[in-house]
Amino acid sequence: MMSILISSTGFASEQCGAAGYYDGSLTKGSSMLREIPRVLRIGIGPHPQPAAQRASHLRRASLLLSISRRFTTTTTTTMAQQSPPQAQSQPNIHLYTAQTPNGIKVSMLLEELGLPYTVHAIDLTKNEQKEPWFLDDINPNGRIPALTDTFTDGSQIRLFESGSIMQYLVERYDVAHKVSYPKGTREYWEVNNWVLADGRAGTDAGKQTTLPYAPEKIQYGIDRYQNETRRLYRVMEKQLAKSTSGYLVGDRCTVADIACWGWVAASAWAGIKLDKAEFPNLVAWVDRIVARPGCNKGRHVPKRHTMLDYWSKSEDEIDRAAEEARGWIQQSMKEEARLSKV
Ligand SMILES: N[C@@H](CCC(=O)N[C@@H](CS)C(=O)NCC(=O)O)C(=O)O
Repeated sequence: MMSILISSTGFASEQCGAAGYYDGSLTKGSSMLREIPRVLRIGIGPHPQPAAQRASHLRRASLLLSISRRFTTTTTTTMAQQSPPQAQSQPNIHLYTAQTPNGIKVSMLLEELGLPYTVHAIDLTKNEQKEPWFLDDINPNGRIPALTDTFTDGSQIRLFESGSIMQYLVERYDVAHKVSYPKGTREYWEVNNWVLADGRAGTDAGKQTTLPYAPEKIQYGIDRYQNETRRLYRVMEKQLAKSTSGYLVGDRCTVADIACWGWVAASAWAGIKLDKAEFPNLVAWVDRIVARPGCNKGRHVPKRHTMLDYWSKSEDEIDRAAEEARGWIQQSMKEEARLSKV
């Protein structure tokens, strides 16, 4: 696994092949490393074992603490008087992720918020998300994305489930409500609806996006999830048609848009061609999100996002790209079945 510290001005991407987001090239980080400006190439290397990892987290935390102490002594009390208490502590965010629709939700949000974070690229092809260090210290559910941070009490906090991570990040760090609304407002709850609806999109579109990996085509499964995913796209199309801002909720891009975007971007991979005539607002929204520098940068973490490339590819080409990943996905499913019996 590779760890990369990304600042709000950093950029990490990998010019990988056309294989889907589960392809095996996560481990081939050389071109990715070349693209990171030299000054930002801090903390790149194999993932440390838990003890070493804790030591390295501690070193980073104490470095940040000493910087923050220097900072706070020279800025007098103005910040303390103006900011809510939680916003005063410095972020020490470690994101455990892979190039998937769930993974990029978090990096897109982090980039939108301009927060510094260290990326730990988890190699799903090697089942790193099921290794003991990951299950014990990062996410007991063995999935990406997951995130750790230094909590307001000074000790480490771990977050998993993309919705929970996003909620944590906006509530703690989006004090200016750049991509959220104040708690208790009508828009706050409406955003919540869409973030949770993404749970539904994630379940159905998610199953749909894994269908290209299936060793055999079962028509019932394809119809079931393709129809449901198409229906979800229609729900979003209708919502966007009513919107005056071009975003799902209110007058700005919010975590609602960020949560849902990856599932729509993966539509072609899932076998659904989003036709401009049928989904004019949804297609325009996909481009609108890409046009945002933060979202666009975040979608390429930990390597290049390739899902939009499939919008112009044939079914055969998509099938060939999926073929590369079929073997290890079958292997990973067997491993999951084995673990569920232990
Ligand atoms: N509901 C979870 C889903 C997480 C999830 O399924 N992640 C996938 C990648 S998108 C994963 O880690 N797959 C590897 C595995 O299942 O072992 C979330 O929103 O974070």
